[in-house]
Amino acid sequence: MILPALTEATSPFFRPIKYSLFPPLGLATLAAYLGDDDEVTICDEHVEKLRLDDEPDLVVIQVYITSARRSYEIADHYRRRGARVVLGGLHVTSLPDEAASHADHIFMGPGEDTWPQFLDDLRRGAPAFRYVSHERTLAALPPIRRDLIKRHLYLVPNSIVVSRGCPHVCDFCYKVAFFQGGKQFYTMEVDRALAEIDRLPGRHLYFLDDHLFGNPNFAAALFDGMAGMGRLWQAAGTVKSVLEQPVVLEKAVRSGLRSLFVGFETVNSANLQDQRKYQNIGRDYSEAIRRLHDLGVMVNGSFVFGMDHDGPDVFDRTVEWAVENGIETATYHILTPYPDTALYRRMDADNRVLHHDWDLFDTRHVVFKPQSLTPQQLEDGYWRAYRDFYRWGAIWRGASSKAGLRSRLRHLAYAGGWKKFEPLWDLLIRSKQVLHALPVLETILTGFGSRPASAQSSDAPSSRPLEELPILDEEARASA
Ligand code: B12
Ligand code: SF4
Repeated sequence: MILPALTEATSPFFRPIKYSLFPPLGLATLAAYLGDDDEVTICDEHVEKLRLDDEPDLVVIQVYITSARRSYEIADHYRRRGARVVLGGLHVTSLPDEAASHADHIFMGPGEDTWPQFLDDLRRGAPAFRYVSHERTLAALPPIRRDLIKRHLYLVPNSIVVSRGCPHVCDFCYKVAFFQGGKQFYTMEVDRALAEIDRLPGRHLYFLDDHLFGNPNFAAALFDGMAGMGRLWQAAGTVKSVLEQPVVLEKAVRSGLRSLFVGFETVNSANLQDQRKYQNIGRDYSEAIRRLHDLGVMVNGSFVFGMDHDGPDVFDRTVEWAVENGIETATYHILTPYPDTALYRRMDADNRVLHHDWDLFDTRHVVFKPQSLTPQQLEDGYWRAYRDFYRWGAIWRGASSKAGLRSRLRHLAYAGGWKKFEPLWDLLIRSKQVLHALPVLETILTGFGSRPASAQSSDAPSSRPLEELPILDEEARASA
């Protein structure tokens, strides 16, 4: 089972820290359906060299858009050597006909129904060429084969997903296309999710769910179950869930939430309507950040540049807003029309897609004609935004917006540690020592250790007893 790298991991432009974060959970999930007698290995080309001289019976390749070219090269190579090659994942689902010429079997959509079906068909000697997922449930999901993951190669080996998809429909997102033909959002049973968490050693967890708060009942029960486990965790959620589900959010904090990835996407509200990002329209972004900070949760803000209402001033305005609001880390993207999304169809109809070199569909290159910017302005502005946000001056200004020394220090350590020490991270990764950095991350997430309640001051709002925190009546009623 292979997760090919977007460029060969040996390229001098390769950024090990970005790609050594999370192990390939999708493949480890599929491996769980194999029989006891099946011999299997997982190779993640981002963190290890792929050997191409072996002779497996079956080669399973997970294809992302940015790794499509490399995936097809590997597939062609193994087919020439006589192996049976199967391709699946997001890009195969978007463009099955493109993938078909490189595979013996292709899979569209999530694999929990089609993959075990294929294994049965294969053992019976009658596998089909194309499998399309329709049945969406995680009820019979076997425990992920974490034993196949080389934990020491990842900064965050304890990544986990307890749901699939998302309840929203943003035009630029992979989600609608990937889950078409069945449920678009579904979760594990709470007990199973808790059992999966229990299997993970150490304290730190990273939920890779698109929207962990997407089903408030599930989320509340999960966080209740996690209370007392002593975990520290990070995840992704929406502005809407932060503002409208205070009780669930507080349960999350009680169970160890310390940083949240939030898709703000744009500071131009007209863009939100265009992109059908309805859940963000009319929301008070600053209030959402304040709420998270008051609970001691750091914010990783995600922003997309290049939407139709973005002019040349968008970069400075976005960075300034993020710094002013004390966002700890920011992730910027250039708008990218992924094939089979509503955004792609719209741009294609208007002849705005510049080319189909999938290697460059990595959200760092301009692959379409922007409306109110030139492609060069967009690309330059994107890089400038990163530089400006992660300047020491900006980090310091963001940290100064926090009340109290400990919160400021945490901001400085987290934001500075992430971007400013990249060469050090690279060294750790290349010497296969990256896992040793995890305690540092845990220390920062805890805000440099916890103190007894009596010793806590205003610099540690996260440690206020939850009973004292403001709870909206409406939601209290709803969750009751
Ligand atoms: C973790 C993550 C990463 C990690 C690691 C990826 C990894 N180790 O798998 C890192 C940080 C490296 C990363 C990087 C990037 N990522 Co990323 N990432 C994710 C994230 C958040 C979670 C992936 C995950 O673990 N999912 C959970 C598992 C269980 O699901 P899964 O991997 O999809 O596998 C299931 C199915 O796809 C299917 N399946 C997959 N392969 C196969 C094969 C067969 C044979 C079968 C039967 C089934 C099958 O079955 C699996 C079980 O259901 C997703 C968002 C998402 N929710 O998927 C974005 C996502 C995959 N990333 C995305 C992007 C754009 C990128 C980057 C280009 C970003 C950038 N600007 O640099 C890079 C480049 C990635 C690359 N190498 O090419 C896009 C992909 C768009 C696309 N159409 O391909 C996504 C969807 C985010 C988004 N909303 O746009 N990413
Ligand atoms: S909220 Fe996020 S994951 Fe959900 S559809 Fe929108 S962009 Fe995709």
